[in-house]
Amino acid sequence: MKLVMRRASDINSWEEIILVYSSALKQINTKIEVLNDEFQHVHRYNPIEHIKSRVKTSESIVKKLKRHGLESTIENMVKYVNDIAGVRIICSFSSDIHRIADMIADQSDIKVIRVKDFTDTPKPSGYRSYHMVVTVPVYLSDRIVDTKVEIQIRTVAMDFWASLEHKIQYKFEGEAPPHINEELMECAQMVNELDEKMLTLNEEIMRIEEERERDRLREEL
Ligand code: 0O2
Repeated sequence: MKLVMRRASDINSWEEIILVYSSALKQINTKIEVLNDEFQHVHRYNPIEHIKSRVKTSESIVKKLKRHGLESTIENMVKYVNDIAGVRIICSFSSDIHRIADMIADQSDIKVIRVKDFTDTPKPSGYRSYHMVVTVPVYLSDRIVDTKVEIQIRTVAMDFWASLEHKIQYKFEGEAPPHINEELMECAQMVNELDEKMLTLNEEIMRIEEERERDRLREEL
């Protein structure tokens, strides 16, 4: 049977939507795990600490469409909600972020359709992260559906800040008192300093390790 290429906007039932987006997540997760294993094999180091993924709940999708002044239709969901399928990749060091993003973008069947890089220039809230929206082909029995997945990549420290800030904003329904926002901003700066220090420390450790390895090889000769 010949597989026909279809757009996700051709999907017309909620069950089908969930099936397609869940399959896209499975595919992306497997790709990321393979890349991480290969990286570990070649460089003897794991850039990824952990991966979280989820399909957005129907309530959150409807809320997002409402926020954008859009009607809750399947067509609008597929067209305007980029994060129905979402993956969050947590890494140790800020230098891993672009390395991971490049490895994903280099996959021949993945198409990068949007990148938002808040790693050097944070959002006004202090939020730092790297976001990419990609499409991945989902192979069904009779067709292939190019499906959008939002990938967020950030360090453990950035993720710690983002989770706490998200909880606080949720508690105050986005209207946190000014002094709380100021303190969050201060924490964001501290998190950034911590990331920079950890990166420098790691580079120094790697330099010492390489030096020791060189000395060991010299002694063996
Ligand atoms: P939720 O509940 O986390 O899913 P888009 O997704 O493209 O339609 P936008 O705002 O243009 O919407 O995308 P952007 O700026 O790339 O942000 C997308 C997601 O990043 C958000 O999803 C959050 O998960 C996260 N994010 C963005 N800004 C902040 C921030 O200031 N603090 C925290 N903690 N997270 C942030 P949702 O759908 O808004 O929310």
